[in-house]
Amino acid sequence: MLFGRTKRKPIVIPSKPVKEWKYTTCNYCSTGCAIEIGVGYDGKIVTSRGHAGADVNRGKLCIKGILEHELFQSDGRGDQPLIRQRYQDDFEPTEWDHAMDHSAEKIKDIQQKYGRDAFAVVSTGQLLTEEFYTLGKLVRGCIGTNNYDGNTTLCMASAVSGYKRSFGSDGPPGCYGDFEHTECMMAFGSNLPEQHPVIYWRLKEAREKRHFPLIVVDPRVTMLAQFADIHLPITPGTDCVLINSMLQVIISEGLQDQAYIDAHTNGFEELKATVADYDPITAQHVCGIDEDMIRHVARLYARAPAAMSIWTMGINQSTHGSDGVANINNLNLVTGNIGKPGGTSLSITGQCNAMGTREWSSCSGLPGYRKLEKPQHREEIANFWGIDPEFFPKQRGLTQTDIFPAIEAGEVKGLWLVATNPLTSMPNQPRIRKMFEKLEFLIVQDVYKDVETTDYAHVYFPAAVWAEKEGCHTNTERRVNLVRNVIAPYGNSKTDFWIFKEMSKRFDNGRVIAFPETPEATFEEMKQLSVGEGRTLDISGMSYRKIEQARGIQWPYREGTEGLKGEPRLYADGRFQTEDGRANLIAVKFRDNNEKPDEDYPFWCNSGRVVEHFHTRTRTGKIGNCNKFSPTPYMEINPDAAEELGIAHQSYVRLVSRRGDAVVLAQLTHRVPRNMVFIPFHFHDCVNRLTLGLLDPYSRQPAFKQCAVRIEQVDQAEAARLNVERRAF
Ligand SMILES: Nc1nc2c(c(=O)[nH]1)N[C@H]1C(S)=C(S)[C@@H](COP(=O)(O)OP(=O)(O)OC[C@H]3O[C@@H](n4cnc5c(=O)[nH]c(N)nc54)[C@H](O)[C@@H]3O)O[C@H]1N2
Ligand SMILES: Nc1nc2c(c(=O)[nH]1)N[C@H]1C(S)=C(S)[C@@H](COP(=O)(O)OP(=O)(O)OC[C@H]3O[C@@H](n4cnc5c(=O)[nH]c(N)nc54)[C@H](O)[C@@H]3O)O[C@H]1N2
Ligand code: SF4
Ligand SMILES: [Mo]
Repeated sequence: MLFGRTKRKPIVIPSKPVKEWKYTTCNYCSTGCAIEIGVGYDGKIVTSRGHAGADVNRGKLCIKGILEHELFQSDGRGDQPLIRQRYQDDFEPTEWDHAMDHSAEKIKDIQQKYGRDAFAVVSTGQLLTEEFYTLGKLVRGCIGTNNYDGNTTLCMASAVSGYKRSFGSDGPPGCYGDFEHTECMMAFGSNLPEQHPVIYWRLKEAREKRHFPLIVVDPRVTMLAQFADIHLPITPGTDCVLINSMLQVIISEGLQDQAYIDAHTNGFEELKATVADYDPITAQHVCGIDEDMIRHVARLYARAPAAMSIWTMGINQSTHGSDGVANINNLNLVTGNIGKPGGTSLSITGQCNAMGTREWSSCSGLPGYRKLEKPQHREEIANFWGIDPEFFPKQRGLTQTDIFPAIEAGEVKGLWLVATNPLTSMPNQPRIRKMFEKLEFLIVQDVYKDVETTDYAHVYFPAAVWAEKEGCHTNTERRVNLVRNVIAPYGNSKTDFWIFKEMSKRFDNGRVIAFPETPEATFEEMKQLSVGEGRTLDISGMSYRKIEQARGIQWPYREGTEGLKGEPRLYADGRFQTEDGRANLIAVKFRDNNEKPDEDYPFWCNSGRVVEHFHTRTRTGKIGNCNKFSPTPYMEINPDAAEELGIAHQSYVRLVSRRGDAVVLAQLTHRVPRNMVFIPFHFHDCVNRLTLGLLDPYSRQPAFKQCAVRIEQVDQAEAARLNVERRAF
């Protein structure tokens, strides 16, 4: 079988005459690349390039960023609001006023009949920060439901929870510049070359100038693992055991930074006692990494003058997600690697504005990392908005992963989805589909009218995309970047900012709370809420003009700061956001609680991403030069396992789990071990029909990366036909 590049043409972006380059920021991943969009002489957008003067990407872009401008005119865009009585009916086009009046009425009806929390709102990490703040005002201040969350529960919740437990507050403490100072790096469940290509490029450049060991912990031979000095193919879900064992080696050999531990942490004795049970001889049988290798890596990390850890979904999406993050923080606290150049615990965030929603959306609390649980915080925000503090709940409501079961239980009757596609992205899709069928009222607010969730919507709000709007994103290293508006919204679609602001007018408090007319005025308002004694999330010195001039500024950046640089690192002074200013060392015990392979379902089912697609492909699936590299749902399977089962390369197979089944193409590769398949989650009716999604007890994040499946043969012609039918191309 011919398998290679002989007939492929490279992507060529023809150069076109550009009248003006407009500054903006990429709206896919959390790297935060600055893009210049080229506007042609006819006013149309013709091309893009990476901004050479931007600190983050220094002229580079990945395949998604360079082709992003093709989104503006892509197929399936929503151009007018749609409405219908029952989801089984056909949609009718309607005016914005009517769509909003009707929706507000339905929300109020549901709240009157079943209680305020019976209407839920689930948003995203992909809006602009000013839109998040405005949505928070609308939901917390006007609609008044406590069942308000975002898809970040599928993504960053474990990192947030782990940071709060260890350091007393959320916020990644390091930056990309740390690559230039570190002497040793460990990457846990993070595949930078595909998922954050430009962060990877920064890392690669730093290692070319000055080599330092890179240790990759991932059950799969990812592209990052291929470039590593040491690859630890860990048994899925057991990172905590590996880290505990490293800590046991470090402490028993006296390699810890005792002065740092004594001055800046609590809980060392308990941690020491707990990790004593995880000597490498015992631990190797659980985590699958040889005892000598555990010792070697522990010594390498502890002896490095500066060492750093990064992690992404291999840690967060686990039943031990929050504990895994806390344990990575333990490793760095014990070795004195927080807040110093090249020494940090850096969660690589996911979506372009995963940080912005954490900071300002009020999903898990109130704006600016304020908490619903603190009376003083409730009062501050209520006074600032001009409403009664009693309007706020006194503790956080349900997370996204609990809102859906509450629909099943009949507690939640209505839902508003903003920029998220849970029918494809949530685990155990057959069950999620039944929950959608039970909703009395569903609003879908999305750039695309053909997103899967509109199948169940009663109202569809067409939203403007990316640079059809204006506002900020915060990237992985706390850098606030600006998306400048370069083109008008498509058809009669509207910015999310406008939709929230207009919706607020239909609620009593919406006539009390001021909603600024523009995103920039909203940013100025948020600045006022960011000032305060000891606040790290301080943006008060920023302005749109300064952000554009600097091509991004990191917070904290306080009013009166000279120059255009924020602080690159948090906790450099060893003071944390806890009551006594010390970080918490958290003793983590491993509980073996995953669904694991057995006789009936003998394979681990691992899932993740590929470079050319973003999430549920509503966007990249429409861009020819992204889609052509991965047009079909597929799985990676080890050739030895395939031979045993009689599965040929590029043949279709059926995967079956205890939840459902999915038909995929087989790709034979040694990237995965013999007892594992890996499936990109980008396709509808695919891996999330199989996943179980057990939840982390602290963060409520699903363990997307671990469940068990078996593999069955299918009729090839039938499978190929099915594949075409289900919009796979
Ligand atoms: N091209 C592209 N880039 C993206 C995205 C995209 O959809 N497409 N999405 C963005 C978003 S929102 C996110 S959250 C990030 C995700 O970025 P990543 O987390 O880097 O990507 P994933 O492929 O989901 O998972 C990473 C790795 O976790 C490994 N893993 C599985 N189980 C375990 C385990 O038990 N332990 C360890 N240590 N590793 C394990 C998997 O084998 C996989 O290689 O990417 C962002 N960037
Ligand atoms: N099996 C498995 N499942 C996973 C994961 C995994 O690794 N494995 N990863 C999880 C993770 S980390 C994440 S982050 C989630 C992502 O899951 P989702 O958020 O459900 O996925 P997206 O496809 O990004 O959905 C975003 C939607 O917003 C729309 N959109 C884009 N921009 C805008 C805008 O400006 N305004 C509006 N209104 N709409 C907009 C897009 O068209 C798209 O339909 O998936 C999770 N699911
Ligand atoms: S690395 Fe991320 S932010 Fe940069 S161009 Fe690619 S998708 Fe966009
Ligand atoms: Mo994510």
